[in-house]
Amino acid sequence: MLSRAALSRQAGLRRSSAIAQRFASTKSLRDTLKEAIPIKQEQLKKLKAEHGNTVVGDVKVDNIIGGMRGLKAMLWEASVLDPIEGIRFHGLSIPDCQKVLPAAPGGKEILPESMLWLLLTGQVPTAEQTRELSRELAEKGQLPKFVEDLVDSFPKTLHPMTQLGMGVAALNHDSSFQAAYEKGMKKPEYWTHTLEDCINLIAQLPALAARIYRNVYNPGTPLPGINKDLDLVGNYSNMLGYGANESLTEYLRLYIALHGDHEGGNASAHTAHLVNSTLSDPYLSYSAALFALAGPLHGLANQEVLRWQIAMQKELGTDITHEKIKEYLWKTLKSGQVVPGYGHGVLRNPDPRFIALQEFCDSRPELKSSPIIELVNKTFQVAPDVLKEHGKTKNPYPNVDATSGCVLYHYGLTEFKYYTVIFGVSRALGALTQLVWARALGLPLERPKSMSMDALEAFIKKP
Ligand code: CMX
Repeated sequence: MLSRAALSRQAGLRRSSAIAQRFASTKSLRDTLKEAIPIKQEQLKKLKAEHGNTVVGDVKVDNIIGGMRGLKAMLWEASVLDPIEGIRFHGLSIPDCQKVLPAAPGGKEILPESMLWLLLTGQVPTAEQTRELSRELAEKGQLPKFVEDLVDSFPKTLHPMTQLGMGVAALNHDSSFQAAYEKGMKKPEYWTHTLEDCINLIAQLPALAARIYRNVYNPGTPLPGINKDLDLVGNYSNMLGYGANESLTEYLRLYIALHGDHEGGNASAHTAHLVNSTLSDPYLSYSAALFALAGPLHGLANQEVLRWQIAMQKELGTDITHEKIKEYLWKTLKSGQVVPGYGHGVLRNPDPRFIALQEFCDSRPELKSSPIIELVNKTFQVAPDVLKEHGKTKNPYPNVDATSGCVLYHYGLTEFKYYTVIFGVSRALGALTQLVWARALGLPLERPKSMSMDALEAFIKKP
């Protein structure tokens, strides 16, 4: 296995020379997009006309019964996931993005707004364009009163992800797409109303997510208002009550930017894409995506990792050796559970998002010496070999969730049932921006063909 440093070097070497050409002009987000859309529409038209019948792969019975793994069956412009190298956003690897995407003033980590711009337009925004987008999001971030009342009426015991999904669905009350559709909007206008809904929803997510946090964990405490001079995460962190913790705020920026998109086939992004293909508005589409994210094999894994690492810490005491961790891993596996934070549907190497978060930890003395982060590191040194010996998972390496929640925990955000909500704030960047493209490109209703076992057997027997 390659070391983290070697993996980073390898990613650096692969850096595309296209980066320098990717800086956006001084145009607004909407003008940049207006320029990009006809080019992509033309590309799609040409692909359809010239290669509509080109075969890109076989469909095997294994694909049909195996959760469609590996089937190339979906158009997604924002990112492509290579099993070995990991994710590239419009061709840019994570180290590339860390190099070129603007950070907050005085900060170092990627601003999620700049990732949003990249995912939406395929171009790297300038610091000025990013600031303008931050301002627009802050201006649109307030929740309608009825949604605040709705969320305040939920029992504290309702899982924060359920609350988030319900809150997002209710925001469709003000959907621009739905209102325009009722008035007979034409197809070429779909993307503009989708864009308005997507920007509004991304803007409102921090206030919604922070309100849920306040209600569940700090009921009765006042919620700060949105500060128009702060970026999206600056406001989110502030509303969560962690605004004074600049390290946590910087971590949240990195975490939210990196979790923003991971190709289109993952359960949350795919759900948003599927639901929106019925012309359900972006709020309903993303609400559905959040309920996919809430599953323990997907977004809930960061909560599960922390629960598991803390249980390990409790059981193994203070002097935790590699040997003891190995025994604990086997105990988990022999009890029939998965090792949370390890394995992936596509990746076959350590997740570069995991590596980026580990590098963040290495750059901060307080994290380097944190017992929970030390345990994550020690587990990483042992778990791949144990999982290889166990012999089931196709990828014995850590995914991003192996460390993501543990950093939050160290900085005092210890309510791990809430962690997937932060993931939900983040995944909106990719899932929602690609709805804009799906409508701009006029992609049709998604409708794969299913088969029964009898129908499959009959097909196989056919001469
Ligand atoms: N520990 C133990 N067994 C594992 C495992 C793990 N971490 N990862 C996979 N396996 C097992 C699978 O359960 C499966 O077993 P069965 O044949 O008995 O069903 C077998 O190995 C083959 O699985 P796979 O093809 O390698 O992996 P999948 O594509 O089916 O699943 C994933 C991928 C992520 C769901 C799985 O690796 C897993 O459950 N990991 C732990 C949960 C986790 O960390 N999820 C977060 C993923 C990142 C994200 O979506 O955000």
